[in-house]
Amino acid sequence: MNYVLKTAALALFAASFAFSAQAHDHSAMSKEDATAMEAREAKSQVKAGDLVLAGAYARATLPGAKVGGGYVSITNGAREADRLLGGSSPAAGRVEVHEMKMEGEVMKMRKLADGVEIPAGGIVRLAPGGLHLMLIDIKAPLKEGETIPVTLEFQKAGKVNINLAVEAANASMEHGK
Ligand SMILES: [Cu+2]
Repeated sequence: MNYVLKTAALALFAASFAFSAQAHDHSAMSKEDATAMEAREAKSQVKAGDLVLAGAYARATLPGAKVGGGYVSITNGAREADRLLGGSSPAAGRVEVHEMKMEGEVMKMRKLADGVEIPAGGIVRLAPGGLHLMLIDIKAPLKEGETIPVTLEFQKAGKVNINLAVEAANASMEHGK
C-alpha cells in the first residue's frame, strides 16, 4: 500500500470511528481488528453513486452449516440518508440484514426487517459482533479463498453488486497484514 493511500485510509477510518462511536461502543474492538478492517477497506472498494462499499468479506463456514456472515463498510457521501434493505446471492437461498446484540448476558441475533440506515455523510460498518449480512440456506460451505457475489439492495441507490472475499473462520482474530 503506498503512503498516500494509507494516509487517506487512516483519515477515513479515524473520521468514521468518531462518527460511529455515537451509536456503537467500539471500545471492545482490538487493535488487530482495526488494522485488518483498514487493510480490507483499502483493498476492495465498489462505488455506486454516492455510496462506497469497502472491504467486503465473509468468513468460511463449517461443513453442514446453513448460514454464513457477510461484512462490508458502507460510506454514504450524499446529503440524504439511504437504507440498506437486504440482498441476494446465487450462493444462498436469501440474504438478510441482521443485528447482533447483547440482551442481558445473552448474545442475540435478529433480522432488521426495515434494513439499516446509512446516514448522510456517514459510514456504517457491518462487522462481526454487530450488524451483518446473513447468508441463509447457503448452497455449499463458504471456503477460504473463494469469492461470493452478493447483490445488495438500497432504497435509493438500488442494486449494488459486491464480492465477499472468504477469509478463514477466525479471520478477525489473526489478521494484521
Ligand atoms: Cu445473522
